[in-house]
Amino acid sequence: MRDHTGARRTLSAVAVLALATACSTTTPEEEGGTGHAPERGHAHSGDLTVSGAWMPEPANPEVGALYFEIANGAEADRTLTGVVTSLSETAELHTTGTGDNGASHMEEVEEIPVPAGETVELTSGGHHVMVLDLPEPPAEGEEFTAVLTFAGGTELDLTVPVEAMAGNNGDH
Ligand SMILES: [Cu+2]
Repeated sequence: MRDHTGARRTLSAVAVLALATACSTTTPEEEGGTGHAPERGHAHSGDLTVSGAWMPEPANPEVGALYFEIANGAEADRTLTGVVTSLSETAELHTTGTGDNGASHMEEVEEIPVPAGETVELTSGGHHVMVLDLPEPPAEGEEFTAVLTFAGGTELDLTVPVEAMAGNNGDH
């Protein structure tokens, strides 16, 4: 009797574990394990694909930058109009420009166009997403969720890893 109960308990523990593992997988088409580094976020809807989403570990504890690329395989232009993350209440679309004095600066933009058939890269020195008012800065190895909204109502959910700043000059 005792053995029987013990076996059942073990079985259900294994089942729960399997379920938990399945739930932590972000998409069914995940490309296998590549070491311990969390995979950069990706998602797609029809001909619209977002990939390579990541955040450098914030240098400023209240502000983080979110980088990714958007590929538009359709024949119609698309427009990124907003981003919401699980990190804070505020995220803005930014672009980096060069001022009259030659110094680079960034400013908020209403939207980021993704022309038909093109890929737009959001990265340091160009368009990017700024996550503001962080209650606490996320650390390397953590993940958060981001929802990108496009004109017309398409929403894409991403799981975004936080990575070390190394390898990136951090100049944005
Ligand atoms: Cu910015």
